[in-house]
Amino acid sequence: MRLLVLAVAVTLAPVSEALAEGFTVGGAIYTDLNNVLTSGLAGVTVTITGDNGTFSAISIAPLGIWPIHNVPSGVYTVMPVLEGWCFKHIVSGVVGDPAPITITVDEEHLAKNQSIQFLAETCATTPEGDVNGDGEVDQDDLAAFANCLTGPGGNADAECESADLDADGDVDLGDFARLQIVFAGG
Ligand SMILES: [Ca+2]
Ligand SMILES: [Ca+2]
Repeated sequence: MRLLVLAVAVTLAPVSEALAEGFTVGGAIYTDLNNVLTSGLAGVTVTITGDNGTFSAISIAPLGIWPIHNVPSGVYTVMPVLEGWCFKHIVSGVVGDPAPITITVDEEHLAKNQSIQFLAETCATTPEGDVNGDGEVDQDDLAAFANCLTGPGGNADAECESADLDADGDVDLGDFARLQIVFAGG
């Protein structure tokens, strides 16, 4: 019986030590999936946010690595941010979901959480008046605009943000006037 207690205590020791100090989370951010080692992107602020706090690091050259130390166990979202760049999660060399992603920080996911990789791409910019977000301004956007009308002082849905051309929160005739100008090519 005494031996058994001892065995349990020994098994638990490294875990409780890890919990006290937290875990290291990190990975790399690069711009070219085929040249991971030479296309690291520096200057990206990676923030992980969860039940046990918010932690961040800035990616460093030349590999774009972003180590964050002493993260307590828990569930976190991981979000890289750099003006003009959009990020997608790379899983086993394959482009996956756009950031943010969710991770579980614990002993079990230690190795996985130290190799979190993102592909950085310049964000596609939506042309003004491209209400339906297909990259061009045409008749379809007029129809999409009509579906988004809120009237003055209304509150445009998230998906109707691009219909609020004057960015005052509503979708009304003021926005329609601007859309007409864009539509007319001016
Ligand atoms: Ca469009
Ligand atoms: Ca508006």
